[in-house]
Amino acid sequence: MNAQLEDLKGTLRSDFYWGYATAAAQIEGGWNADGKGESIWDHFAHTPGKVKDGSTPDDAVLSYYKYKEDVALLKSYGVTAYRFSLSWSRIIPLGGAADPVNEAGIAYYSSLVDELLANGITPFVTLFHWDTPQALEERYGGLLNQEAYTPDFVRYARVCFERLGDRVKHWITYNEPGVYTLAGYAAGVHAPARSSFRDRNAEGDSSTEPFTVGHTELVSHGYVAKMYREEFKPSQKGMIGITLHGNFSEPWDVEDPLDVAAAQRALEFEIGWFADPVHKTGDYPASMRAQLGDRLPRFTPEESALVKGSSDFYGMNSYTTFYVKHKTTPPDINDHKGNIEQCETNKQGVPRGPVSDTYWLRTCPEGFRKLLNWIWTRYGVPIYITENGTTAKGETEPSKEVLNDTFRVEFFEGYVGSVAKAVKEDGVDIRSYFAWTFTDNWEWQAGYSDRFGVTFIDFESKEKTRYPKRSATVLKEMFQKLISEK
Ligand code: PNW
Repeated sequence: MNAQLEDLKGTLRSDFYWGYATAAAQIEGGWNADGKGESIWDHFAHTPGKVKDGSTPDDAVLSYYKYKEDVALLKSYGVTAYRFSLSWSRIIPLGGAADPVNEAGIAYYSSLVDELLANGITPFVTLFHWDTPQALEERYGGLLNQEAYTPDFVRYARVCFERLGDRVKHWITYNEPGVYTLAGYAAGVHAPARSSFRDRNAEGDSSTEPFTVGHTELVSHGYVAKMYREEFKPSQKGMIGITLHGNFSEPWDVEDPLDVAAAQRALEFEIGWFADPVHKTGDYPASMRAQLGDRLPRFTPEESALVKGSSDFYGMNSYTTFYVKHKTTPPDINDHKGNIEQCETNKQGVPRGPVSDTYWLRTCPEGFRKLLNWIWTRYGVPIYITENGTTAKGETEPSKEVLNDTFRVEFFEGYVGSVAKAVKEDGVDIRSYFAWTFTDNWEWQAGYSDRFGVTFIDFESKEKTRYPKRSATVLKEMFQKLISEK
């Protein structure tokens, strides 16, 4: 614990939640066990050439089988909460509103929740962390078909509230609707692998589909939040919200008003796209309408009313900061960033931060603090940080050096320090911090190569042996100090 954090002792509220976040497809394994249906990520990974290291999430970290051991490890890490996602196709294998429920799937999540509660750990549950049932993709095009999809998602959510809501009090509908749609439908590098780029994807339209899918996510989230509030909240007394991704954007040249405007526009395209409809206006940012025109869907008055105010909190995932330069050419038809250029250094040549093992991610704790302030100022709802973390270069084996993960420790000291300073010095209302992530896992199209865990996993071993890294101990000590005792 460094001296700076020592000064921030007791800064966080006594009911502050801290722990680790995970996602079903990245950790569970048991991809077709006990009646689980296929998800679009199973389908994607079983298509040759899609995943960087050719791997699949068939076994992943085997957390479907090792949940008791994992909860014990979480407890030893000192967490007060654990965020995980439910696999829709484990609960309803074919996904649809009229399709049968898989009792074995429900039983698994029910046991996990019980195990957490028995160990004093509060579950935060995400309904959708990108693993759409493959059957719905095939039946009607998944989230491209708002009309067909919405009742299926609402019924899935109903089953979860009915079966787990007596014990789960913190619900998140979608994880990062923006990354789901941008990576899956604009770049085409994530499932369901659609884009305008025919060298990569057989079908898709990057200029329209991302906005269609984003709209489906927002509206179906709105219906689920309304149902929870009307039918479940009065008796179950929980809360419901949506988690949005977003990095910070700084002007490349702070003296150039065009770069200042470009950085603001970048924030509106990345964050305001989802956050303005939910937390502010019930509509998309004006800067997006100006650039995208009719390619951006319009909310009906009913949809707008449904979506506005539909999240009890601001669910925030953030990892890094970019320098942003304005462009002098008109926006490309496939632009989703606000016609800006993202830069690795600013005008003075200052790099955005130390390099991790993930190309887009650099350590930028100051930008994180500025982003917390930007969100708090613009939206004014309590912030629950639901993901934040890093990879580190050279983590290939559980050696003494690798398990002493100084790079990750310094990342967390910087970012958690920013959380405490944002609370103490800036007055931002922050209620949780979930580090990404508990163990190394299957990092989507990057496969097993990008290790974000505070626990090293030996993926070669049959039992996926777990080795705690030093960052797990450091985070425990930091939160013991920072969280107030009364
Ligand atoms: C998140 N970006 O995705 C996801 O919620 C996790 O499942 C994932 O493992 C984790 O972050 C690490 O990648 C993101 O480019 C993917 O800014 C990309 C970005 C942000 C978040």
